[in-house]
Amino acid sequence: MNGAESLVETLASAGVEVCFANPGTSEMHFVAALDRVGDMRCVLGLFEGVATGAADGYARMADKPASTLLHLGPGLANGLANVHNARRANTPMVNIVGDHATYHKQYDAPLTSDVEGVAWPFSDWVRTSADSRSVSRDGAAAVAAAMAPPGRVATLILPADASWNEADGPAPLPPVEGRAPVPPEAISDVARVLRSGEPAVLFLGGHALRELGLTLAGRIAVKSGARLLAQTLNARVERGAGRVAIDFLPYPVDEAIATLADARHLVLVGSEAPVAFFAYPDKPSVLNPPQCETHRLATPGEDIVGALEALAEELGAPQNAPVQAPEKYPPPSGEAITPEAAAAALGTLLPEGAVVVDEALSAARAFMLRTRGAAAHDCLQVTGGAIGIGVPLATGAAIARPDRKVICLQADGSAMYTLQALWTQAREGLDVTTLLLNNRSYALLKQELANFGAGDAGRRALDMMELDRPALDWVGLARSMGVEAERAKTMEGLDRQLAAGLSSEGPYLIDLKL
Ligand SMILES: Cc1ncc(C[n+]2csc(CCOP(=O)(O)OP(=O)(O)O)c2C)c(N)n1
Repeated sequence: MNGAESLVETLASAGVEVCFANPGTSEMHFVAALDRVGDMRCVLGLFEGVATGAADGYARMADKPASTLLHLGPGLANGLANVHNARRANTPMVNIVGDHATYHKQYDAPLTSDVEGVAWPFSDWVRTSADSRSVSRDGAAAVAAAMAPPGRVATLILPADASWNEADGPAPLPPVEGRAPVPPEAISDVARVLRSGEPAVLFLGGHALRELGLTLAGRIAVKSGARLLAQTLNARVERGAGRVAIDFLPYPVDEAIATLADARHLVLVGSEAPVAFFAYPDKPSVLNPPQCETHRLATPGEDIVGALEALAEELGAPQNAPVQAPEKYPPPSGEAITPEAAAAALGTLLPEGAVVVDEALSAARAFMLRTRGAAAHDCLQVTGGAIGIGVPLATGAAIARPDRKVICLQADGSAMYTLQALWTQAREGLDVTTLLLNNRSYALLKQELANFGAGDAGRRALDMMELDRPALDWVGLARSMGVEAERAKTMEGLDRQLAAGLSSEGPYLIDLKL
């Protein structure tokens, strides 16, 4: 058995079942090993950002890591924006990055770079295997590091000779760190704050936004009068009819400040204290008001659900919390497709148990409002604000959960970063319906230009934010990659296309001309 084979077998026996890959010459032994050992599904992405974004989507829905396989420093660099999003989602991820053979490095061949230097800013754990006999132990350590709470990015660099030389065999997974219990003082401190009757907000992130966490938070809210609020962008929120409903802290600074203006206490539950995404002249960076005290119930890596259970008990919270009623969303009158009208159609038709990927950007709010009382679903967001993750994220989620319909709410500008993921969806036969929100512009940036008060945009500035010269043919792009696609220009057409997409078992793209 060579080093690459020992690694594939180690990963597979540690429960890493899927590898999202874009390999090169230095990874050929790993690729060959896939046929010989272990039982690993290997999924080709035609750009590294597809592989890393799909690994993120997979792990968010499978609650365990996938691996990626990337080609030296440049391959890793191409995938990093979505590694950044994964890290901000606390996603467990194992990146395997091939490198030149150890003795070849001295010659500074064209693909040589400082791979560790590329990896570190976006990884929590980085190691370069010294030789073929260390590879399996390093691989097992990478999986354990990735699975450590709250979920981390581990990057293992694999010199080509460590892949092809003789190894001793696979290595067992070392003990994986568990979630640390929250100290009792943190629970009693927060209980005291909530008993004071002063206006309090429970600010939720991570597993607090899964159904059980939300139910507990809802019970605590009933007892204490505290308000529930989620972080603006989250890895996975279980929402919809029958679940405790939650509002999200708005993205625009003024609205976020207004949302928190009355709070006297902000209780962090698996979240971090909210700050503005960007600085704006004359606006604060910190979003909670000066008179508001911050308290921590649980860090993202602690036992968040256990802490909520203990807090509910300490407060004597009732056994049940009110849940969201099912809602239907009558579309606004008129034939034109607007984000609001499209959202109403989707909110009414959304199938139970769907996974909704939200890279809708300027249309996101319309969809969030009109899916609040839709059938129960999971929502995955762009946690790190680096656009170009939606199509890959949906791809990975569909591989993790073939039993569920995946709906990708996809803004057109963001889609263009990683549209190759449609090809992977076709090749793997994935059940993903993409609503391509075709507004032919970087609408959010136009809003941001106005937010900065930078004056009216002239032709040159507008050219940086408009995508209609030439217009993109989304139906043609999707079909050329093997994905069925249709254009919807009217609401009637959209209803028809949605019905077709939702009943299809393979990938389907609806080009929504907004
Ligand atoms: C990796 C990355 N590059 C650039 C940006 C800056 N950016 C933010 S929004 C945006 C435009 C988004 O346009 P689109 O996806 O079409 O959505 P719309 O705003 O039109 O709803 C850009 C370029 C970013 N957030 N991340």
